[in-house]
Amino acid sequence: MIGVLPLIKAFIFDLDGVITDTADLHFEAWRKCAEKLGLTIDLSFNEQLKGVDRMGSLNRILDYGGIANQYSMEEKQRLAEEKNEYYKKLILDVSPKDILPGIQPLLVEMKRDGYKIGLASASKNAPTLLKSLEIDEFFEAKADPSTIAKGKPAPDIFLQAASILKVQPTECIGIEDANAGIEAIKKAGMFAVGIGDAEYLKEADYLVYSTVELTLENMLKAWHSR
Ligand code: B16
Ligand code: MG
Repeated sequence: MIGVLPLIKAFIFDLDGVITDTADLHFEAWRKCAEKLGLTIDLSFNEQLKGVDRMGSLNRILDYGGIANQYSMEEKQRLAEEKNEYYKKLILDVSPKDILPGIQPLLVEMKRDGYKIGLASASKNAPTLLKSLEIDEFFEAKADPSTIAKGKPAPDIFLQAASILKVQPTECIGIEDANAGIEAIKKAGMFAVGIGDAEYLKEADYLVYSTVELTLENMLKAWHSR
């Protein structure tokens, strides 16, 4: 019997760096935190933190500084909490003007054409941000990172979003700005759209440099010619 070819039914978005540029704010908060520990991190190092959960990011920073064994779990929790408090101050002013170019009309177009829309962000602050950006109602499913044992690059968060949307992974296109996220999408068995630099996102099935180039038509075309 010839199998039925899957059709795309859903788009699953990462948040930081895809919907809004909070990637820079995470970096700012981590930079300040690292500075207190006597460490300097730059934008190139920050690429390794994108999409990685809070404790995972702190561990990478401590490893990078060669000081991982100097902190107990309680101290690390306090440092992670401190970073989050700083980050929460930075996102207080977030409003619809902070949606990355092209994303709002893209969501409108997807909804109009009957596609389901999900969120697979590692950030526990994502629900607050979607509300501040006033695009919360577009998202039928929001994966909850606090219920997920293995963060990106594990596929779990994308699989949870697909399962809430009641679609198969092969019927989904995942959109990410981080290398860890692209890996997660691919492991989930979805088509991976990357936003950013080819240097960091080599594994993406389709890559655009910025959200301005991200159109429904181009993503579907790329999926059809995969
Ligand atoms: P929080 P994404 C990720 O969001 C960020 O890219 C990453 O830098 C951050 O550490 C992680 O969320 C956790 O965020 O500390 O707010 O829970 O890119 O998966 O939307
Ligand atoms: Mg991201």
